[in-house]
Amino acid sequence: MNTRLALVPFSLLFVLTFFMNCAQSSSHSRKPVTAIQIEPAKKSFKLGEELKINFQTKLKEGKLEKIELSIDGKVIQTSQNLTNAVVVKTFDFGVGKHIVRSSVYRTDGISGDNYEEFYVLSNTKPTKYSYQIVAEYPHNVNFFTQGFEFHNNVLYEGTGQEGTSAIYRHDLKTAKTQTIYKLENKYFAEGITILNNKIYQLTYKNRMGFVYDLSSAKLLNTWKYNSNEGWGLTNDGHSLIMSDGTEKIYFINPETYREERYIQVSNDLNLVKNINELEYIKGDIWANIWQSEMVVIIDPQSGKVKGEINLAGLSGTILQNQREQIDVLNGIAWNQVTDKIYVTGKLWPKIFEIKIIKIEN
Ligand SMILES: [Ca+2]
Repeated sequence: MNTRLALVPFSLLFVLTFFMNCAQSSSHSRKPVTAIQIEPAKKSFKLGEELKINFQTKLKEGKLEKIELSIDGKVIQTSQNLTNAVVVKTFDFGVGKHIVRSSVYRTDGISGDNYEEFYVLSNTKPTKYSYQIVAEYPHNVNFFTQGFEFHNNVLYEGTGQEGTSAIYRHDLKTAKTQTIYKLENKYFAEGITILNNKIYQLTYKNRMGFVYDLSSAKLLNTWKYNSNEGWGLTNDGHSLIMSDGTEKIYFINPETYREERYIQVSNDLNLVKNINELEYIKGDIWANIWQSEMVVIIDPQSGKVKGEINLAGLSGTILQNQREQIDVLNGIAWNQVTDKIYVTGKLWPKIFEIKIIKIEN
């Protein structure tokens, strides 16, 4: 092989790439930039702490029109100085991840954005709970549980995966299950909730929810939501309350399907991600944490975790007598009529009625 010939195209390519990079970076470097520095220099703050954000803008060329400083998309200060500072009271923003942005506009239309983020964590330690099994009921081992809810003393279950997505009605006493609705095989259904005589159901990746008439089981409507994925669903009597696998929980108007607000879930150490199946119980939101045996009790206003229920060992009681593969804990249902709490999991052979027990520290 002639090495000299082989090297020529390579060197040409190198020179070309070099000039292209230079051209790109020179157009890029004309943009104004802002160094954003948080004081004290850390990422996470406890709710109630104050922080100062310093902004130092370099214009490089051109004339400054204005600088807009925003947090979570909301402008908090507009300035015509290159040096700016903002004091943030974390109570004003609440727990969760917050995005700081500096947008610098020049009079010639060139602008530049820079970003920084900070986290606000809960200022209270969650109360810890363990559990006791009160009763056990059979559960179909083919049910990939995604939604679990009582309505008028009747237990409803929504199941997932393509081909097996459906809604069922359980009779715990007789262990009989009735199919209410079977979805087309192409859909992977997720959480369900019942509100105003309608069943609402999410899908995993279709960014679409289904609405059925509770009495006739007829499909009434579909709606689109903003989240990339649909996970858990419950309601507080007014709003649909939805999780999407992140630390966020959304409150959705059941008539207009408008997302009215969201909370971010945080305990005193971390944001809590993988929020899965939900249950609204006496003013709190209970949530499974995906791939864990933990259920958290969340304040629906602030997103703060008030309690942590460790259900460790529950799936173990099944595995002792069971050879088949089971999946994760998923499904919390509270019977309002009897004030009893039931949990199950994907492909679990049992539904457990449990009682939670406060652990004294
Ligand atoms: Ca539920």
